[in-house]
Amino acid sequence: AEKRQEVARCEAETSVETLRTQPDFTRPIISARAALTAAGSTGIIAEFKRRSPSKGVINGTAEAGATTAGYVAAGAAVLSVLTDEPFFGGTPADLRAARAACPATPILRKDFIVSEYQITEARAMGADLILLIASCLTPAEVRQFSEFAHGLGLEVLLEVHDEAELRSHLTDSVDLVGVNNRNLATFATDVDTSARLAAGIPSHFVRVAESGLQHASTILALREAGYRGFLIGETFMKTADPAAALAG
Ligand code: IGP
Repeated sequence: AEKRQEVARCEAETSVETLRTQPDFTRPIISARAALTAAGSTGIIAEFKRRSPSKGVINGTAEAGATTAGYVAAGAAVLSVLTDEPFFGGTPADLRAARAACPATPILRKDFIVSEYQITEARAMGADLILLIASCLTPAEVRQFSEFAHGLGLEVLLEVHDEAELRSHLTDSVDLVGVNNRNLATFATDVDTSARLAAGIPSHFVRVAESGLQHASTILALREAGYRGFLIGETFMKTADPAAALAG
């Protein structure tokens, strides 16, 4: 409900017609699907995240453009940039800075999408894919928003946390399926969640493991289980030099 009010404010400020005239709106999309499944891809989706509801401030000084450029130099295949302000301290300006700094890398707009307006905004900001969170949406909304995103050329990552959400919300209209290891009710992370759900995700979707990833050994095991994308925020962002944390 809060998100819907925020979206209404943005829409009153910048109309869909205005978004559609912004330069990045017609920029060719860079496929995250292709980047993650390419031979030799690291599969790393490196996230720019200033703070979170569970951890408070994670990094108070990092700059989005420099950090994401560093991530790419260190081997990130895809970038994820939080644009949610109330919970994560992110802004659309962060994504625009990442876009300008990293013209050849797919960027995920990380936010709570509840309307088509935000998808148009994502395209205008320079994102290549959007996140749809099963626990925030009905199955019909997932289909509707995926089709709308595809109409703008964007790819779609559907996030689930358990078998029930996978059963109710998985549809062929999404491109990638992410399993969030973080329980949004308790904020506890358990990487076994990704391992457990892997077999329930048909292989034509690119599987993405999200949250709580800290060790190369976990990523290797999840790759064996069929994952091709590994979304990592805190492990990098909690250090003074997030890109150096990825490189190391
Ligand atoms: C990254 P971590 O534990 O590496 O910082 O997690 C990412 O998975 C997490 O930020 C996330 C998220 C979300 C944030 C996953 N799904 C939905 C906001 C909204």
